[in-house]
Amino acid sequence: MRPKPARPPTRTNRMESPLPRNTDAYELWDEAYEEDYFDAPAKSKPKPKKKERTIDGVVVRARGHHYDVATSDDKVISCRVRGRLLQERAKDLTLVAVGDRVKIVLEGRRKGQIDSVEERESTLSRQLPGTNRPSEDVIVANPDQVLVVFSVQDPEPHLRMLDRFLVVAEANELPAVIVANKIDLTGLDKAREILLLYEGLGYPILYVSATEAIEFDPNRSPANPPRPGGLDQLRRLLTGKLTVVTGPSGVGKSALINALHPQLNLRVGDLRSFEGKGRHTTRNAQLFQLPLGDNTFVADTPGIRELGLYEIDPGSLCFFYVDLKPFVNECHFPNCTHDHEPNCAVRQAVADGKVSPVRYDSYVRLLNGESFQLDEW
Ligand SMILES: Nc1nc2c(ncn2[C@@H]2O[C@H](COP(=O)(O)OP(=O)(O)O)[C@@H](O)[C@H]2O)c(=O)[nH]1
Ligand SMILES: [Mg+2]
Ligand SMILES: [Zn+2]
Repeated sequence: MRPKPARPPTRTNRMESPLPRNTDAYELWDEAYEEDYFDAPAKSKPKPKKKERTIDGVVVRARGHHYDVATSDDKVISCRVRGRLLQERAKDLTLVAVGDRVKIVLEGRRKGQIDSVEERESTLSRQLPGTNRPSEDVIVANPDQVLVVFSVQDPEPHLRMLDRFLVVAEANELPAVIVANKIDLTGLDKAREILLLYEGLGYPILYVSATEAIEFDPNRSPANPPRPGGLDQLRRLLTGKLTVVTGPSGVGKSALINALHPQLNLRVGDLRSFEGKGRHTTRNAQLFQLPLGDNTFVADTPGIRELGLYEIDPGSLCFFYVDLKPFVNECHFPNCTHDHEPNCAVRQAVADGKVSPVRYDSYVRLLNGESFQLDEW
């Protein structure tokens, strides 16, 4: 315990600032928080009742035992978890995760205690939904969808890596949207050629350029050329939702988010060049709020890139390839891995041209433990 300072609390302007909009703002704000945290409470006014101090919020960042909670009036309150809640749910490893909707009791203007956590509607976790092991590690609570961003050039798209992200989305029962970025480098036709297979799988695909602010949605407007002057469809897709944005390094994730909300000012470029310059190297998931109506958040989730397939039961993997799934239950052996077994309906479907051999090959490689180096945002 640190001794309480004798002087009254000093409140800096920074503490009154609204929700930090970018990582730098968070760093600044954290310092302010540390000051405030150890200050003595103001004694002059009587403390309002607990009920009056209880407000709703969304956890936007977790740092050890401190959680930043965004409130509807655009503030960020730094919170600890109430002791009783910790005891009640001691077995639950992820008591509070980024994305959780919480009730907090204010203990000052900028700090509070998390009093309760709403039941999660969905999770992005390191464990398959439905198995209910107490060790579930929740990376993001309440995500609505996963945006898998790839570039059509520079870096070249790695489609088996795309499959892997899609598997993660499917395993977590989250809708996935593919964003093919940098179409300014290839033109639309070449870009669509690359992703033709995926148009056929039923995943929505947006073809975009973050730098030129153009986009094209083949599912909505097959006859139209890319529309300059905005990323309206992407904007619409994100509005009112919590979206996990993921994809390999260098594909333009930060550039895209900045294009939607320039004030966020996320670092664009090779993140590795920023490492060792005062940045935290281990980062947890973090939510950024976009000014697109209430409750529009994008999640930067380093954790998704560490998701190894060892967490996915090999027997279930085929269910997460949406094109293989329809054939899985028709195999001769109930525990068929669709790799080598005779009378395999999946392999038959490939032979019959009902399933792309490329996707089947991707499945077999993932089944056999192919891994990739996945860098940070
Ligand atoms: N030509 C082109 N370059 C882009 C586009 N989007 C991003 N970039 C560039 O790609 C590099 C990586 O972008 P960044 O947003 O940092 O990628 P991230 O690692 O996925 O966040 C930067 O040099 C960007 O300027 C785009 O649509 N077209
Ligand atoms: Mg980035
Ligand atoms: Zn089979």
